[in-house]
Amino acid sequence: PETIYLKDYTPFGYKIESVHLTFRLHPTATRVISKIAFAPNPEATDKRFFLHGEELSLISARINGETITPRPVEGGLEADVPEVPFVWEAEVEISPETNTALEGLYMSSGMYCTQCEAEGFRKITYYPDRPDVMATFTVRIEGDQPVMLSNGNPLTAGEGFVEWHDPWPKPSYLFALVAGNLVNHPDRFTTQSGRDVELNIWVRPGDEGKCAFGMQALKDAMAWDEKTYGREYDLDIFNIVAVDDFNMGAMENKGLNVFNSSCVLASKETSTDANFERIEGIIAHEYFHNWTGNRITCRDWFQLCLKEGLTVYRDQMFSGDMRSHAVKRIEEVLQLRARQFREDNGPLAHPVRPESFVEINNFYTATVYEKGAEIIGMLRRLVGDEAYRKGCDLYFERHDGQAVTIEDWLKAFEDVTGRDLAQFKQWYSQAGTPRLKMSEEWNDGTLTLTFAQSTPPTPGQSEKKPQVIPIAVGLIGPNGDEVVPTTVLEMTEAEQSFTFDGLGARPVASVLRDFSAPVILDRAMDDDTRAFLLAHDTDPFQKWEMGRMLTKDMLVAMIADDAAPAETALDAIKTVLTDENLDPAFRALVLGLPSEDDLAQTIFDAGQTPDPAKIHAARKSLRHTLAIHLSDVFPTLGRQLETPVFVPDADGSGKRALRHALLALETLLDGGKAARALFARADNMSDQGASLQALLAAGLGQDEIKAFEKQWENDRLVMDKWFMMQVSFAAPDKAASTALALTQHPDFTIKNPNRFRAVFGALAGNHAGFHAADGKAYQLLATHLIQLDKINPQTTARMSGAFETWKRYDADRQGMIRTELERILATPDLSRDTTEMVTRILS
Ligand code: HT7
Ligand code: ZN
Repeated sequence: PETIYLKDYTPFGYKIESVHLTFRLHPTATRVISKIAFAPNPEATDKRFFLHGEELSLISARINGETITPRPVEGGLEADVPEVPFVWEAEVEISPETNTALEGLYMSSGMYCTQCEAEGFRKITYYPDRPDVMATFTVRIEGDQPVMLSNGNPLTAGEGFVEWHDPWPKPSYLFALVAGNLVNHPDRFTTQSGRDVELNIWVRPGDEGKCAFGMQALKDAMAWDEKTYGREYDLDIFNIVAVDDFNMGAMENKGLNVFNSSCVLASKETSTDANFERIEGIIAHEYFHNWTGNRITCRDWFQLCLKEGLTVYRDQMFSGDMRSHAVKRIEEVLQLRARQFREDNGPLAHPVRPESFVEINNFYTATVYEKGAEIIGMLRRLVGDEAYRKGCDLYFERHDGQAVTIEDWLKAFEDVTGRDLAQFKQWYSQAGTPRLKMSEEWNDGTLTLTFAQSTPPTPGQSEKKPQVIPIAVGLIGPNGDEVVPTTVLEMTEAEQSFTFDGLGARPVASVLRDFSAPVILDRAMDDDTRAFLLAHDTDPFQKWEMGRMLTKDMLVAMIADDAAPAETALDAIKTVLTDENLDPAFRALVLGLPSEDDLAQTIFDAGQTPDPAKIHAARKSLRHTLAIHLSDVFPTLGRQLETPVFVPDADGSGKRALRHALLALETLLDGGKAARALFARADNMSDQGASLQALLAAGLGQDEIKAFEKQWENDRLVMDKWFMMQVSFAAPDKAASTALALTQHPDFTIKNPNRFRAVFGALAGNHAGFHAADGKAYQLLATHLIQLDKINPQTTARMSGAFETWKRYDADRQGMIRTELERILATPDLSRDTTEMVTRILS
């Protein structure tokens, strides 16, 4: 397959003045008639008229009304065109029903829907399917579906047809069409300038009762973007549609967001607190794209982080404002370390702005999204809040209606602040997680902190340069009071020292507050100092981080030499846990132990080979010890944390998070009594799911699993949880057989990405089960990936990432994984997506 390079970018030879599309809907023979007004692009030198097109049957093509015969070429067609403006017309036929890849126009539960990002529009009609070609679209949909939607505002409707017009120029990846038997949850929003906007969430009949939360999240997001960024909505209508078969979470098509139903439908009976929080965040994320992605888009797909990193940063800030910044930040870091650090430290490491790709779908990664968001956070830290807002305003004003680059984004901040951001820009081009080694010196009232930065080599990048690292530091005096509040040190050299003088007594430094940069901090610190910061740090992230380091070190020692858990650490955790002045959600996070995958990486980084079985056993043993150590506080704490009325807000979900964490420990001691009682009386999915998980994690719960299935067999989203929980909590020697048995269940289908992920995402996430010494889980996953590749290459490629950490493990496991990866690669007609991923993982 061909590799595309950022350095080869050239503009398209033609601009588009307008696009008219007519769809005659039919499950296997939809006709798409296009009429596109092109004009030569004076900024382009390459005048080749090439239109992308894949899996299309061309019926006819015309230029200025004259029938022509275009030349078929790899990936599309070419034609000879006039050197003046002209009109291209084409009619093609496509088959939505047989489109199982879920890209282009496809059918899901009898509904027509589209997914065009990144390069799906070329499966709908011939078009310059690249983000820098922006145009206004008018769309006519002909069919007998009760509801037929497209982007923009409704124009006209009549018997068997509707027309939509989108006045805002957009690239083809933001095109959308939905048609089906849908019902809406309606509402309205008045923008700050007084524009009245009709809002709808469209769902399958029966799901109407699960829209209210999403609608409130949408209105909150609309108001937040006005208040925080001065950005207002710009059409008369905003539609959201829930679709069952969807490759990712949601899609920000202009005025017509399409959502994986799991990311929008919510009710207290069927959704957990985590689901509510995620839905709120994703609805906001897609809405925020209206400005960061749609009004201003990417020049080419290498600039993906321009819209994704920035929009993730915006949704993180929104969620922090809606809930708790402290808790959100810890959750973000947990996620970043689990997904992005893992990626950055393995064969799939790539820069936030990659320099080449084979299949762009493979670059919708944690690095582009989450590290991309961290870069925005660092930029804001460095320039300050006021300049950040001014830079954003300038960016919006300067580039509205354009397709731009990271350089354009950074230039707005350079112009506003007068700073040179050339070195900062390396965060976009240099892959890998920087290591920051810190040492300290105390001398007569002066504390000197010395940092040395280095980044290990990553694929294709052996040499690394020093980066700009904002290091937020505060100092805590020996009596526990903060003596120096948070100060941002700006590190630019490979090694650099910073001094704090005029100090009375030697303080303890709290370093990398709020996780001010996506780096790995290496700092020698004893357990007493950690316990001191855990008790006294004013920065919630660092406070949590100290607890995390205590438990991690304890676990690493238990794994290495069967050491007993350290009393200092257990007591420090208990003190935080019972501190009523602290937010229960925060206390729940302190109680959470590092994951087995995290421990495996830590052991590997320390130069040893992780043993998944030992890691699992040590973690299990620590959970048991913790349960005993905390058993005396279960009854009182449990009572304090009751939430008689279920409200999915920060307060309620925080209390439940802590109560559920305690319940999971209690279940290890009481034979499941408390968890069974909660399961029996639960009136919401948070309680029901948590009690069932507590039972399963303790090796119990088989009756409850049956009862759960009986209760929810007709609810596909809850059944995804049922599939997932059984594999996630299976004992290591049962994970593969449990997953295999579930694939035989009548409700298992490989065609639905949510269901496939429920079983196989859970298998890959069950660390000890996935890496069980018999290699059965590796084989099972590979076999199913080979099957899925024929149906849905995008999801197959994404899920092959389960193998990305293979080089951490012993020779036997590496050998077994290599065999499976080579078996996948040897599959005839393997997709470009999966070929690229597996090749990179093997390299
Ligand atoms: N911009 C979207 C990314 C996306 C996607 C969504 C659904 C299906 C396939 C997709 N490929 C790329 C979603 C987002 O980040 O907001
Ligand atoms: Zn996005």
